[in-house]
Amino acid sequence: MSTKFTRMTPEEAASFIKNDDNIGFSGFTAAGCPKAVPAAIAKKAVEEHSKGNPFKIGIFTGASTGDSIDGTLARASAIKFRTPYQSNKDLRQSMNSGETAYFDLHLSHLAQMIRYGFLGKVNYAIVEAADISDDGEIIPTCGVGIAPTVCEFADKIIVELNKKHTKEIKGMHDIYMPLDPPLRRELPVYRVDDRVGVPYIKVDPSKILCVVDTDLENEGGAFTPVDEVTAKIGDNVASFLVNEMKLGRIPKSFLPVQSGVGNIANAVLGSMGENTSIPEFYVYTEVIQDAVITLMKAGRVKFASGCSLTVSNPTINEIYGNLTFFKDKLLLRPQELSNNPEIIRRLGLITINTALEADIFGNINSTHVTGTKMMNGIGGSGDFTRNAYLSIFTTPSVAKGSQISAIVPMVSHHDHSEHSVSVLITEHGVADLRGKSPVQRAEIIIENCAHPEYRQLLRDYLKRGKGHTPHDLKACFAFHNALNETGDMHNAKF
Ligand code: 0RQ
Repeated sequence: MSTKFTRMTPEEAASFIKNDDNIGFSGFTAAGCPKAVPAAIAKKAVEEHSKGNPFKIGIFTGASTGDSIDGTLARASAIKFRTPYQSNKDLRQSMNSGETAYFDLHLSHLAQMIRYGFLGKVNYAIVEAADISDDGEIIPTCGVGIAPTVCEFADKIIVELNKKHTKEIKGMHDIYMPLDPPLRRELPVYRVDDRVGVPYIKVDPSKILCVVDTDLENEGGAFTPVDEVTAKIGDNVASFLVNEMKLGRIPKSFLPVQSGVGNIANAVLGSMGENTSIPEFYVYTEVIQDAVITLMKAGRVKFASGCSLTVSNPTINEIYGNLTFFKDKLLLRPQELSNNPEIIRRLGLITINTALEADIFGNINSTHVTGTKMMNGIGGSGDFTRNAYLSIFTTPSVAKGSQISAIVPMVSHHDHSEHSVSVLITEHGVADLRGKSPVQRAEIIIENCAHPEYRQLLRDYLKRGKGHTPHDLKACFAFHNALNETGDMHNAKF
C-alpha cells in the first residue's frame, strides 16, 4: 500500500468539489461505490444552500449506488444530473418531481459516451479501492462500473481506501478499456473466463488529489425471500430451458446465463440451480447476486463473470474469508465488457430479465410506471436482450394486489421491442414468441401468461383491432386510464 499520497478526511476532500462539477463514481449497484466523500459532499451542499449559495453536482456512476451517493445527495437537493440506472427511493422522487435531470442509458454505452465527449467534462473521479500502489495502480473493491474511464478522464482523482475490502482481492478484476473508433479492435473474450486486461486500474499518480481512509460496510439491501409467485416463475423458466435442451435448441453443455437484477432474478437462478436436468453452468452477467454464490458453493455454477459482487454483507465476508475457493471462479470487469454486445452475441447468452409490463404483442416496458414515472432505468437489460442467443422476460402477471395487470394491450413506455424478445414467462406459464405473428403472439401471451382475471378483457381488446398488429389506438391505454382514474385496471372499458 502506498504512503506517498496526501491523506485527507472526507470533509477535506469534499471541500475541493465546487458547484456544477461533474463527478464520476466507481462501483456498480452499491458494490464498489465510495461512501465517505459523497456523504461529506452532501453535507457541504446543505451548508452552501443554507448560506443561499447554489450547489449541485452532475453524477456519472456505473449503475445504481449505495445510499451515501444517491440517497444523501438527493435528500440534500445536490444533484444537477444523474445517469445511468438508479434504484434509490429519494432519488427516484427527486427525478420524478423534476428536481433532478435524469437521463437513462444502456449501461454498455456510458463509458464510451464519456470518452467520445458526448456528456461533458468529468472534473473528479471518486473511487473506492482495496489497495493503491505508489505508481498509481488502483485495486478496485467489489464493483467496477465505469471506474477506468472516469479515472482516465477526470482532472483529479480522490481514492477512498476501504479497509473492509481485503487487498487479497487483487487478481479478481480484469480491467480493459477498448480503443475508440476508428481504432477499435475486437474484444478477445471467447470464453466466460477469458481475461483480456490487467488486474488494476492504472492512473497517472500526479492526478491523485488525496487518499481518504475508510472502514465502511457495503450498503446493499437484502432480497425479499422467494414467495409462491417468484418460485413458480423460477420453476417455469427452469422447465422451459430443460425442454429447450431436450429439443436440441440449447447445447447439452448449456450456454452462459445472464440474469437481471432484483427479487425475481434471484428466485429464477435459485430454481435453475435446483433443477439438476440443467448441467452445471457459467454466468456472464453484470450483477453477481447472492444466488450465484450459493450455486457456486453447491457446484451448480462453475464460474461467474460480472461487473459487481452485489451480495449481502455476510456473503461478501464469506467470499473474502475463502478467497482460495472463490478467486478462480469470479471475475469482475468494467461494464463496457460485462455488457458488451459483441461478447454477448459471441458467447450465446441465455438472458433473463424482469419486465414492469409487457404487451400482448411482446413489447416490454422495464422502466416507467404507467408510462410516466421512472422506476429504476433500463440498466443492462437492453444490452443483453438485444444480443442474446435466447432472450427471456419474466414478470409476475399482476402487481399491487391484482389492481395492475402486467400484461396490457399496449405498453405505456417502450424499452425492448417485439423483435428482441423471444420468450415471456409469468407464474401462470410460458409464451414462446419465436417465429410467431403478432396475433399468434397475443393469443399465447393472453392464454399462457396473463392473470386469469384479466384474460377476457385482453381477448376483447384483441378482437377490436385491425391490421397486422391489431391495435385500437382509441382503446390501447384503457387499462392505464382505468388505473389512473379508478385505481384498478379491472375497470378498463373500451
Ligand atoms: O413494488 O417495491 O413497492 O413492492 O415494482 O417489482 O416484482 O419486486 O420485481 O424487484 O425484480 O423489479 C422491472 C423494476 C422489477 C427491475 C424491475 C412494482 C412492484 C414492486 C418491483 P414495491 P418486483 P423486481 C440488468 C437488468 C430494469 C433493469 C434491468 C428493473 C416493484 O427488474 O429495474 O432489467 N429492471 N436490469 O409492485 C406498477 C407495474 C408493476 C409495478 C411491478 N406494472 N406497475 N408497479 N411493479 N410491476 C441488471 C442491472 O441493470 C443492474
